[in-house]
Amino acid sequence: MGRSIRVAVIGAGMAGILAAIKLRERDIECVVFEKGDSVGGTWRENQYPGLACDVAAHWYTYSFARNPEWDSLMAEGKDIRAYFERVARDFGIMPLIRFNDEVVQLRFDEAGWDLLTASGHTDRFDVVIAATGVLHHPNIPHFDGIETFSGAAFHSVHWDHDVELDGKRIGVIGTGSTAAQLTSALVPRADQFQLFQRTAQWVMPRENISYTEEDKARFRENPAVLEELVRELRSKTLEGFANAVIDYDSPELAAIEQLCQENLETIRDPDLRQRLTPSYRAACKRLVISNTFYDAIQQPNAELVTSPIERVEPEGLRTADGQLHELDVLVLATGFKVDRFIRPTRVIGRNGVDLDAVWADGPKAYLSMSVPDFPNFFLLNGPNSPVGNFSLVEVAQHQIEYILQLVDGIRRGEYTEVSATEEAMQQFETERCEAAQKTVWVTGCDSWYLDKQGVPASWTFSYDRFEQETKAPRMQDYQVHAAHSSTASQGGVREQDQAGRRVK
Ligand code: N01
Repeated sequence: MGRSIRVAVIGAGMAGILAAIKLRERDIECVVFEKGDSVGGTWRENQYPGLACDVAAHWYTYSFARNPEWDSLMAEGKDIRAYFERVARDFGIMPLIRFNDEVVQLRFDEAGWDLLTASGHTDRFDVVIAATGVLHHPNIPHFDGIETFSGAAFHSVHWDHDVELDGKRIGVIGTGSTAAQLTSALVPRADQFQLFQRTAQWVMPRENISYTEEDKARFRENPAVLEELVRELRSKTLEGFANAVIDYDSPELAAIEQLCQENLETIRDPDLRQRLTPSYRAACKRLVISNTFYDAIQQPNAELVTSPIERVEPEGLRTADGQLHELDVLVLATGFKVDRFIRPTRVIGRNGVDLDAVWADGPKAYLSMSVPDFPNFFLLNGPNSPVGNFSLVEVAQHQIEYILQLVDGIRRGEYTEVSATEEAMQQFETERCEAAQKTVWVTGCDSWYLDKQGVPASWTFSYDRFEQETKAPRMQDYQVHAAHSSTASQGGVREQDQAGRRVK
């Protein structure tokens, strides 16, 4: 097809591997820049005990590389990491990756991007695809006295595997999905385990079905059977969950609330049950999905601490009720800064406009993928993508197919620059914020879904709309520049060829 172009992919996690595979399929030259020393993204970074994916494993795979070998419905983190490593190897992506070198700057100039890495390496690309993840930069709150702690203290994403856990006094701060998984994994190993809860969480039970060797053989021998399973898992989640989160009056949300409530009632001690009872609606914060958390927190060596943390002392945590909780190990399961995306990489778009300035009030992108004045720059799992208990693999697959249709326009020579128009971006944001009013995320809780203005930083429409919108670009929502033409056109209807003639 027409022009040959070069594409930089930033990040070699799930979305970056996907982008590289799809670019290669189209014979597009690509370089993947990875700051770490291996692939896997979040599954490489997170290695805490109990790490698993609460999205059904068979659905949490690329549609072109299903995996018949999962042992259970919800796979362990190490197996998911191994899956992404294997796919990257099998699809010949490894040689395309430049490891251990962080991209620090991207500057747009004359229909291309100048890229600079931390080591001083420079290169130029026609297109950049940011596949840098959402839950990536840890949120590490300051606790007074933390530097005086005599034990081991670290964030869940910086797990220190040299620290002994068995028979120790372990404290975990936080009650999100990470803390719940840690609790289930660490209570059986600790001498004493304390969970420091600021806000109670709704916990939805889900049995973690095991797959037998016969099941796996069936999936292996007959991909249609495996595909049917994926369809089932997918539609169960979408039917039960997608509507629930965007409509707080929906029967689906009522059903989730009932399941969570019934689960909570399994807590035997009324005082513990009361302290574990959230004061907001289920799914307002991301649902914790676990069949083991409540059992773990009820064990004799486990304690739920709800008095606020006052400070850290050499021996442990002092809470507002004056009690000192003596600890050997302190884990901050305090979540992530979710508004970073490609940053801290400096991204300078058309006419010197800085992405940091454009995103000063929060990251925004048209359909989560394109930012006005940042031509030929696209995001996977970018701002306001569907999040929550969906398969982000599937989300990224929809997005890359859409982005590649825009990239194909460059290859065909229809234009040299393409980015969403300001009007399309504004219209999308207006509709997105309006739709947010009916979502469960605004029903009275604080969560990482909410931006500084209290608007959910998420896809607030139906999942069907996401699939519809990502089928094909509406070119009237894009500003394109034709080759060697100084004339920009809105909507792709007045493009000019190299001689400046109108071509459409
Ligand atoms: O982080 P979180 P996470 N003092 O932000 C508390 C995905 N994930 O790492 O609720 C005391 O949910 C904070 O308290 P509060 C998934 O999308 C997926 O657990 O703000 N506490 C909260 O309890 C998930 O949603 C899987 O009052 C403080 C906790 O820390 C996302 O990652 C597994 C505090 C943070 O919870 C993030 O989950 C794991 C402070 N100063 C994670 N600051 C899967 O299975 C924060 N907290 C796919």
